[in-house]
Amino acid sequence: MWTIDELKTFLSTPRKILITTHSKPDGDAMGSSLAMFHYLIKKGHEPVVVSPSDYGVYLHWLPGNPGVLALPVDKEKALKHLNEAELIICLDFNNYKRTEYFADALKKATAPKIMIDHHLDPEGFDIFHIWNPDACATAELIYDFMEQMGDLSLIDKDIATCLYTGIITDSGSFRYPNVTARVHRIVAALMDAGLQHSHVHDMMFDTFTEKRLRFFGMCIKDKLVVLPEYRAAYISVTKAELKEYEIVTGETEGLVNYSLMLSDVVFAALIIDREHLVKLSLRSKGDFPANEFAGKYFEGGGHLNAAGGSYKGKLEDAVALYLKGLEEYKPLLLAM
Ligand SMILES: [Mn+2]
Repeated sequence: MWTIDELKTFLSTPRKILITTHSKPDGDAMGSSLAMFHYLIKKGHEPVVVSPSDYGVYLHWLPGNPGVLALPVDKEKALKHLNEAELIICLDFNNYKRTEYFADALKKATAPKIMIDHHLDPEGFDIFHIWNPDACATAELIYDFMEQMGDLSLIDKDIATCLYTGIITDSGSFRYPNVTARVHRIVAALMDAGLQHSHVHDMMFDTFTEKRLRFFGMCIKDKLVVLPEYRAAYISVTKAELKEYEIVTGETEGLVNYSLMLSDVVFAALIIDREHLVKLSLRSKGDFPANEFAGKYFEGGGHLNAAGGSYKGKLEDAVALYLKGLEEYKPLLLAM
């Protein structure tokens, strides 16, 4: 393992650096990656950001986005950069599996790897890491990294914008229990660096298409199933519904949270029939472990209050498995 001083020495000469994150990156994954990208440019390096998949249009406004290479379209370019990289920085994931179609190449790559992340159970592929499952977002840890590097003064408007995007994404705009006084202090520092926070909220949350908003309305009116006996709820979405409302990558983001607005619901799922798999988003209130539930039934994981998983099979069978899980967790759900 490297110490921070060894890393500083390594970064004291210009390096070719590949930054990557998990498949289907969210605001924390892309915000963290692009913050690191802008930081490394300021340090005189040659960074490139590789996304293992496409990602929501709602993130395309982020500063630095036009240079991002996304698989599968940019696979050849990405592999060339991977071969030439002297350092690989892995952000917002700690397990190769989370990079899906980039995983094999990433595993084989010989350059040393840094991991900065806040998910449980790291696989341990890194030579240096900043890992803290209590952090509200990886973006918070990128700030820690810049602090350890002695480079907080390098934070400019672009870096601040990217870090703020990560923090609001994973903290539910500062409402989840993982937000600390320190997170607010970091945001104060980002505002000092030129952050226009209202602009970030507008770009992240108020850029729906009419179809997308009507899709949310349809899901809440017609698809929401409330299960008071379990203090739970779920919404399941078919392929036909996604097609009818022209819902593309990233456009179901945020839908799962509406079920938790019900006062007596402590656990909610969004279950979507995707191209190859049924995908689940799970959200909870209080101490109910959404990540444990995701791991037990849906080969997934994540955080205590926000987790995800998948199911190989039919949508209705995924729903049945969710209901079976609720039955098994009934005592805990009722104790919440
Ligand atoms: Mn994250």
